[in-house]
Amino acid sequence: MTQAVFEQLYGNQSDKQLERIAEKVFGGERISPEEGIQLFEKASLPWLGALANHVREQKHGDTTYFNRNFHIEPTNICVFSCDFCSYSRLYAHKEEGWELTAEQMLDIVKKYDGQPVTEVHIVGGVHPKLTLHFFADLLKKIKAHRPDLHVKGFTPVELDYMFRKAKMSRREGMEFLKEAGLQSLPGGGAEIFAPEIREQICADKVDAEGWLEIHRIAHELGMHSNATMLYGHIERFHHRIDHMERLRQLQDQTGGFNTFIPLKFRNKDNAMSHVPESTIVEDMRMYAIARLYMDNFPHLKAYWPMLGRNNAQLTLSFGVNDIDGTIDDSTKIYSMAGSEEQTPTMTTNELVQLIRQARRKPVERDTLYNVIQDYSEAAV
Ligand code: V47
Ligand code: SF4
Repeated sequence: MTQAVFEQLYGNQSDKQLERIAEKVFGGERISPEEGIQLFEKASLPWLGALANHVREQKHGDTTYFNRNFHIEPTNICVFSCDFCSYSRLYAHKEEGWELTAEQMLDIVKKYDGQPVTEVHIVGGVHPKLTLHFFADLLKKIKAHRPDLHVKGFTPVELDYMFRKAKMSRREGMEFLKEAGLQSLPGGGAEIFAPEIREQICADKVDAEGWLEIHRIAHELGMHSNATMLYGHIERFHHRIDHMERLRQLQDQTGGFNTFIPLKFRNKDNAMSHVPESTIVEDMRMYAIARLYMDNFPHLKAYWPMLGRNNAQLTLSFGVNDIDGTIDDSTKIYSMAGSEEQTPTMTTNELVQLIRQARRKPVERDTLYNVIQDYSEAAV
């Protein structure tokens, strides 16, 4: 779409600030934090959708990526107690939680022997007895069993705790885990960076500076990573922009982020159940603004186990070009927080159909976005 067509279709907002933002987007210019806030405050859903879709199609055309992956959640026992978390159990109540041995986790990996999965995503609670050395051994065992499986694992929340317990610096700890087989970091644990919000929802875990430093080190060691933002609870629009701005700045310096993943707050069975969930309109506006603001992030992901399949399809018209993977019912984080997806699993066929129904082109990727198979023509 050209700027002239966009203006004809959507340009009667009679708002000079929004007009200037549209001009910048069409001219490939970066929008400022103040303009980001104006988008949240004033821009309509169709206006945002059209603009974000323009950016998405310029970057990726109709291509929509997915991968074949599974999760391992080593434990839901956690020394922290984030108010939004429906999943963790304190160590004092450890009999209510789960804790897998290294053998049990290796058995999960072995279940996929002979299957064309490309990634294992390892993330869980922060268990006081599961140490850096325990996880390094686990990584070595996984890589020895299946060298081709890309291991994306551990958030800075888990990493910071294990490094401190092992009395290693963040850099030493990251080097140690990389040597053991860790290849990428997932995006979790970021929540909202602003301290006044962090203090209220997850006071005791790694702060924004720690989260960003660990990702910076990962990038400096040649690893890639993702970034998330937990939105739609007690934060305000300027907190979301501050969060995205910090990520955008780090990305300018390192270029190590692959994907930004806005995570919608779900309110079942947690200490924030009184906080209403965002509407689907606000969710789509969030995705579109993320696509416009995060101009140096190549990919924008909607995580379907959290949003549900229909809403994930809708995001593909609001800037999103990735819908994560087959998952195979291997994560409990969202089913326990009230997602419609109680047993998240999709076959490759179902994922391909879901993308096709949204009139996009399904492409299977690996963790680093190398194309594995283009399904636009293939019969599945
Ligand atoms: O950091 C926890 C979030 C995250 C709730 O990198 C909640 O590819 C909503 O980061 N409502 C962990 N969100 C999951 C995560 C992730 C997921 C998928 C892919 C990738 C990736 C990363 O889950 C936590 C937290 O922000 N979370 N509880 C809740 N009630
Ligand atoms: Fe623990 Fe993570 Fe849940 Fe916080 S979100 S309580 S760190 S498992």
